[in-house]
Amino acid sequence: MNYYVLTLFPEMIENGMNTSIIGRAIAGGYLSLETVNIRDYSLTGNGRIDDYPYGGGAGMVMQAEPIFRAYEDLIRRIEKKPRVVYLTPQGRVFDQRMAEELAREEDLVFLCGHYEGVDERVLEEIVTDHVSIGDYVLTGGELPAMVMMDSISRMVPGVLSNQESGQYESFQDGLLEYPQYSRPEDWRGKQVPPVLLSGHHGNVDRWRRDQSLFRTLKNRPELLAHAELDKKDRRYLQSLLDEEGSSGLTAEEKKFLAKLLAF
Ligand code: 6GU
Repeated sequence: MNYYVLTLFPEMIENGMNTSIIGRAIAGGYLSLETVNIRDYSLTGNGRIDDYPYGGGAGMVMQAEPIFRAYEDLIRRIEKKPRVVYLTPQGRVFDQRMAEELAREEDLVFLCGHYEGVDERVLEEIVTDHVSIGDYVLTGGELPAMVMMDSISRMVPGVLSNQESGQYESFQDGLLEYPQYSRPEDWRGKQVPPVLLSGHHGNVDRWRRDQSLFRTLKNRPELLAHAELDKKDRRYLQSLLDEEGSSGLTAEEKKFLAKLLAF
């Protein structure tokens, strides 16, 4: 996977991406990263790339031409026309499925905006995908671009070691991850759940599955509604409903569960 990032803050992207697992994958040649400083393509050569918004209003708008020149220079150099992702809270919300889809591309360009926005005309001209990373406001597209590249990179062959391989992590099967424990067995009086020390793999697997179901019900019930539940999953969830008081579920969670199990 080759990433190209059009940004006003290339050092932010380079610093973030050349660290940890993604940094190792770049060093190992499984990923490549090229940042392009939009400021280098300023119209007048004075480094100015923004101006006041037509129609008035707060803040500044990034001008079309420097971005377009940065983009054109890039595609001329690489002799390819990859998909161009524009990071914006107005975009489609990024999720695991989108990460998997984008991971199949050979090249991706990310356009990071700043200030109050980017002149719409250059977006119409070069952007193929408008993407948001969630319903909150950020100061620029750099962190969202790095979030996307991190998540996409995990799916690129060779990026994760076998140890790190993400097949069983959160969302992979539509449920949240179960809790993990390591040494010591007793940490400040808190014990590791005994089933994990039992050596009974069947019981461990069942306990972990139940924990995943419980967490998903508590924190992301809408995921549970779409997850594939087998007989044993349903039996566990039913046991939560049947328990008197001690299940740790609110009345609302019980109501949701009762509806789910009725199907
Ligand atoms: Cl993709 N960009 C910005 N600037 N803010 C965001 C976002 C993206 N996603 C959520 N908030």
